[in-house]
Amino acid sequence: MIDPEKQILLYKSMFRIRRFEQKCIQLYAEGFIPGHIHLYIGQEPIASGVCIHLRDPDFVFSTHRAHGHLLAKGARMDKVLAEVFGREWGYNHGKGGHMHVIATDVNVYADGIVGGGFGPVVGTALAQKLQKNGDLSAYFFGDGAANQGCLYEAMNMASLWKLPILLILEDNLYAISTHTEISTAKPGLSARAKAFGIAGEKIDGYDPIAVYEAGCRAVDRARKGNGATLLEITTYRLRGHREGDPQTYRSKEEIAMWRKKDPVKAFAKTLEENGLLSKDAHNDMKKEIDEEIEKAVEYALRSPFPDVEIALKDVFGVEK
Ligand SMILES: Cc1ncc(C[n+]2csc(CCOP(=O)(O)OP(=O)(O)O)c2C)c(N)n1
Repeated sequence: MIDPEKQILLYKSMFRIRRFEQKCIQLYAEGFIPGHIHLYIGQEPIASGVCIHLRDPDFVFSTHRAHGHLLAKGARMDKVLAEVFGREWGYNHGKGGHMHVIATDVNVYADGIVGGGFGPVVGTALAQKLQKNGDLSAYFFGDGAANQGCLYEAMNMASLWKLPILLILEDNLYAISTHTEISTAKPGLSARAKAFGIAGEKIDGYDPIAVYEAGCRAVDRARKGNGATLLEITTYRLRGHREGDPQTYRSKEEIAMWRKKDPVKAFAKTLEENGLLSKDAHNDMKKEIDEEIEKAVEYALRSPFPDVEIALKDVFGVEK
């Protein structure tokens, strides 16, 4: 059973992602964020419950919906936000923007190519295995990406070479507007892992403790040289595919039903009921997080936009 301190850490990570993205909604509406933004609201237990077990040298690959993975893995909030703003002081000098944040200090690599991480996660895991350093590589991807052929190439090599890989499928039911029911053949995705001889588990992503425990098992397997795991984690995004999405493909009743189960609010309530998080402690936590967010906003706003010359920098690699 997960000890009380870890439960608070897990909740704090989820709550921090939630507060950060609630601020992003406001900043996007105010015009500070160029292009589209894709929020992680509702999916926080997954990034938090898995990344809590990771160390800095472990690699994380992520998607267009990366804020949660970045923050949970330890990326600097101010540099993430400056990048999202397209500013010079961002992780990638503002050239990646919201969808392509690469935080080399904590080894998080996000990109907007759906399924773009399947090749790299195999490559970094092979390097880690050869270096025998006990590190691992994880890829968080969506149900849309999960039906791409490259997942099956990745599972084949991961199994053949017994690589230290975590494949974390976040099934939020929709790839933009396409429901998993009409894109994914039965018996579902975790079952497919078994066909490749790697571990596969199906987890409720609205249960943070269940995600934490499954993450722990998968990390343990990878670090001990026992190979890869595919975690099929069911979840629901509580915002549209992107901000401004009219969401005509799902009913208001469906969204309302999931909002009632909001995992951040539900976990806070459980912790309070179990006497692990008092109202005062919760308020202090909120204050601390909101101060960090305000500092990140100040940093991002103070940062200049990049000079045009920078367009040709880092083209063949990322400078630290
Ligand atoms: C290779 C590729 N094809 C199509 C797109 C356009 N696109 C962006 S997000 C998305 C849906 C992804 O769905 P899913 O993998 O379930 O992730 P989610 O958005 O639900 O987090 C698509 C098709 C893309 N970015 N890259």
